[in-house]
Amino acid sequence: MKKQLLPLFAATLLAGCAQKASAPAAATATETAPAATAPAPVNWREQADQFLQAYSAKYQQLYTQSAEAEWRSNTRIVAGDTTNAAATARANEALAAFTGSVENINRLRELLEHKADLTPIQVKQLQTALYNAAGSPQTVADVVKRRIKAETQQTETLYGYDYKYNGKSVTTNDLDRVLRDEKNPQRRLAAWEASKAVGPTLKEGLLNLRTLRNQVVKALGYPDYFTYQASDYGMTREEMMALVRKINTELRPLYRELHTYARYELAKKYGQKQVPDYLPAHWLPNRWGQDWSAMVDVKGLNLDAALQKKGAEWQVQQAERFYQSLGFPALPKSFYEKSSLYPLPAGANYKKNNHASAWHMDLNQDVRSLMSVEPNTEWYETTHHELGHIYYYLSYTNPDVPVLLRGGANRGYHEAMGSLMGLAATQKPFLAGLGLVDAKTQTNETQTLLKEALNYVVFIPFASGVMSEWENSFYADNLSQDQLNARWWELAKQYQGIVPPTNRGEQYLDPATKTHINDDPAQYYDYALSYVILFQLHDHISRNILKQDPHATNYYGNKEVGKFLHDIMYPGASADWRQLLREKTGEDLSARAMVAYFEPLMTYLKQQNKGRKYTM
Ligand code: X8Z
Ligand code: ZN
Repeated sequence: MKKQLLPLFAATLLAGCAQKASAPAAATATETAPAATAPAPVNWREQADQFLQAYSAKYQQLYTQSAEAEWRSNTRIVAGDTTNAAATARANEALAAFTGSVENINRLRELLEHKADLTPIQVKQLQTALYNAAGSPQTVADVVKRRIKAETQQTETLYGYDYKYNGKSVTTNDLDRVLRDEKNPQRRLAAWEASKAVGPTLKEGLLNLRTLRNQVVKALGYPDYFTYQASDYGMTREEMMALVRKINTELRPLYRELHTYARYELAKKYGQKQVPDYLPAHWLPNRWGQDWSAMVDVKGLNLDAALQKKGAEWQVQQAERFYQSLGFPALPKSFYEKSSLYPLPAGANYKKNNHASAWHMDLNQDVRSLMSVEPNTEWYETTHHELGHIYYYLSYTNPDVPVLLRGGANRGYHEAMGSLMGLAATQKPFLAGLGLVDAKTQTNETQTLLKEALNYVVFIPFASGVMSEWENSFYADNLSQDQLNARWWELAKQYQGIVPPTNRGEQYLDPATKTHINDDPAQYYDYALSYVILFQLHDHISRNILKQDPHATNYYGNKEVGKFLHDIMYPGASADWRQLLREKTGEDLSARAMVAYFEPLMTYLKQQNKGRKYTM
């Protein structure tokens, strides 16, 4: 889950207030009342204002109640206890009944018919409300209700799952550690398989959710759920797929080199004489092969060792300090009081969602994060990522941004801000300034860039390829239910060059082991776009603000950088995302900056791969 985590589905409208607002001001007859006085024209701006005011107040109230219930459902999962699930279903139904009410839909359409008379910000709010309505239209109230129930159940099944490794209950953090550090291929295989065991338990729920999600959005005219999600960017499904395919193609030459390099290096590492044509999934230091950066240890820049000494709490506080150094405020006290930042104590009699997320509980100052932070590089970056969402929330919570537009310029921007800070927080000059590494120690720049590529570049074929293509097939092309796993591995081979270590038939459901497939559906391309955007922003910041090499920056303490980021976040969704990017970076959305950043690595990789067999 991510950012606004609030169930999109949780979009609402309110019957009562809509009725009030929709009664047009009576055209009053004047005292003299001559026979044929034309009725006073309707003041649509005023009408829209009245409607939006009442709507927003109710929306915020119901949204907050839904968020509170969801928070409990995600932080306290007790096997067999349905209290939280029931409360969450109730709160989400109330929100849905409002956002999707027929009165609200009709009124929104009526007001939007008079678009020309309204202000742009009114139009944006009305469109957002209508988009939200399509997530829960009460014309199909029963389907919406069933969807809400199925969503809550799926989350509980996923996060209530008891992972077993060597016969013992383990957390996903434990399994991730094995995949990062373990050299023995058999033990790696066992951990990888353990991480996939949750898949089959999610199959029935996911198939049910596909039907329900598609049915819900059809009611307001969207052909399928994938199309609905893409429309949030003002794009069709085809345009979105064309965009992510283009991004993937642009990074493909580099990925091909990384793939070849990894096959040979990992074969060596695991003592295999035969170099496989495709990477066995359990060889990679990540459950889905979406981040291979743990493969490389840059001498003098070993963050893991430094972080271990500092501890998990320090990481969160340090991330906050970084944002503060740029001019952002301290986090509200309630952030620390109400968030759930660390793993549960051993022996706890309940579980929590183990995937990091950031929450805007009341669309105001109650911001929280749900994480299981441990002192290591991955969580260090994730902490910066989540605080990016949090500072985005706090930035657009201002009098100029109405409640309905308290969202990212698009969803990709929301993902980009914190990931950008995560990248900045791992560059050597920054780490040296912090005292985490010794500035005088020579470090290898090529190895540093390689490590970064194994994170950012390797992610692209997973996000824009495997995840996006699979969900596109699943929702829009109604992928046959006896092809779910086959399609997943077909895409993994095609885009990532990864194959399963053993035969993974349809009794498994490996895509469902990825959080987002269950609870952030049909929007994983957000992350691919966010990486592209983050490199565009980073390129601009390094060259034009800091006048530093993009590979070796130190943002710390630079208020101009802070202002640049704040200005992007301040207007939230009231900004036009294309215009914003052009204004801030001088260019359209493009992988140019990302490709340029990693360009110096090409020569090195080609040299390393000389005489090696390429298979992609
Ligand atoms: O889900 C996340 C964040 C929460 S929005 C931790 N990310 C993606 C993932 O883990 O798959 C960050 C990058 C990719
Ligand atoms: Zn995120």
